[in-house]
Amino acid sequence: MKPVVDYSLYLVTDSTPAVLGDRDLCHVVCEAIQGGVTLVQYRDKTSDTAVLIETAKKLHTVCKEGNVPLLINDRVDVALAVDCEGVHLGQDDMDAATARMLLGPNKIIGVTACSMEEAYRAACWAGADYLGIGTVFATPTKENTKSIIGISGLRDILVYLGASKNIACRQVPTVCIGGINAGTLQRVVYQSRGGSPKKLDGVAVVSAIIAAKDPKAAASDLKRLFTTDPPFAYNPSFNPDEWETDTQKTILDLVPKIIKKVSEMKPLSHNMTNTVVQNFAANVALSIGASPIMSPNGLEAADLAALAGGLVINMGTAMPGALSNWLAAVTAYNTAGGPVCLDPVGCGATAARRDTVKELLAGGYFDLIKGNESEILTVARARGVVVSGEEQQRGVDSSACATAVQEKAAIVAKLARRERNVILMTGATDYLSDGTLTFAINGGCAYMGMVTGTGCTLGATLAAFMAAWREDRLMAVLAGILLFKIAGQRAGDREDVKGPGTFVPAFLDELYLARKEVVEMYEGVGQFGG
Ligand code: 3NM
Ligand code: MG
Repeated sequence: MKPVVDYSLYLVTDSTPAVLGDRDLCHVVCEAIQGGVTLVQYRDKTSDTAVLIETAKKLHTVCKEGNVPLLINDRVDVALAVDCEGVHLGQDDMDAATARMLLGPNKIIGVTACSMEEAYRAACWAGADYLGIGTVFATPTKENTKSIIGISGLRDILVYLGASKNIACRQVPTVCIGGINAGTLQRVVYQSRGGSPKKLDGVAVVSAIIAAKDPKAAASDLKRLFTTDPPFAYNPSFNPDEWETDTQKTILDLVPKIIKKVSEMKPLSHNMTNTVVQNFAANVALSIGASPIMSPNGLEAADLAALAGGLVINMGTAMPGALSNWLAAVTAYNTAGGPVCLDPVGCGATAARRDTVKELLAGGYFDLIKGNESEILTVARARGVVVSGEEQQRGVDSSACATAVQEKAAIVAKLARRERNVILMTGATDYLSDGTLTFAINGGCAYMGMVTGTGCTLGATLAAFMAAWREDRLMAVLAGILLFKIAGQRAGDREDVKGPGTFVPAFLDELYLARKEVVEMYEGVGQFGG
């Protein structure tokens, strides 16, 4: 009988001094199994066959004691020699069908796949018992990798398998590999499931355990991370399938409550924003009741993330070197569970910006991505969300794309489902979705499009709103947008406002006044006391 395998924490060994150091491999593997490793692959690309067999025998003894299967990388002959539980085959190794003939029906055969075609062939034709999908992130452990597929590529393969008509594709267990460690694991597991019915059965790691000072503790930490959601995990509070007649009222009742919570909490609005709007963004943050800090320095991010505020990364006037600061900051907020808003300003305009936004999306989780139509379409295209029509972005304020209304809503929802976050496409009508619930929001006034920075300062606002209302990012963002639109409308309607110049101070005033009215109204009623 083929053993039943728990794929959740799959250790792939490495005997090179750069990873193993001068330690004994069997000892490290034994510790790792005690820490919670559920499956071991002996991978040694350089040793002579006699050494491979000798080491495999020792490892098999250790694995049997720990009740964990042992597989051999590439070498079917070594697996036969030690009679361990199976092999793992790369695309350039012996084909799985031949390996099956040699090994018989009861051995486990895993196959590496880096594309949908490879996954299909391995699962459906070759009868692989599991797929090792990668390389997720570039890793010094294996430098000659075929392609770096990112979380995005991993997710695409899972979606493809999950949607397949072929039952073998739908059911084949999957693990991912490449750069998986305590810092990346939860994000990989979480985001690879965006819109996919099929989820990873486990993760495969090399250096995160073999090179760890304490392999047992490292394994146990990875195991815990695999079975828990990341600090930024999002669960929508409203399901359209369970929509009741009073749901809409419930949602609208939340808006003033959230506005008031921001005033009470005064969350930090940490701006890594462009040089054009620094001053305006800080003033808007103060007007909506948040506490602004303008810090482009990634070295400060961990300290600031500990203050329970929100971060906005605005790509508007990206300087060389900004990317590494942004990645440090998003990592710090992801770790602390603090919300991050990405404003990919002009991200389709130049090759540098297209690259930057790709690096950012690959390097961190963004609770909210907000942008104008062409920016969101650029992100959607970069993430493989199919976008019909090709439009050329002309400038950072370009929104002259003729995407139909329903299509915009559909793209925003699809992108949100894929990223497992909230997406906001701004314009005369804003489209907002968490992939479950989608809003089209009208309002505001024409002057908002005639002054610089209303979009950027909305990012600063929404970061603070999400920080104050951590339990539901979609509702937090909705409340922030509504405050903005109402204040914009009120400012635009004022008699003393004659154009964009008088609009800006009036807008700051109306943000402040509208917020104050909300707070006072509910203090008067005593509904939201305490
Ligand atoms: N196979 P680490 S990546 C052994 O993509 C291996 O097939 C890969 O090492 C693949 O966990 C890889 O240290 C190395 O990043 C993974
Ligand atoms: Mg191989």
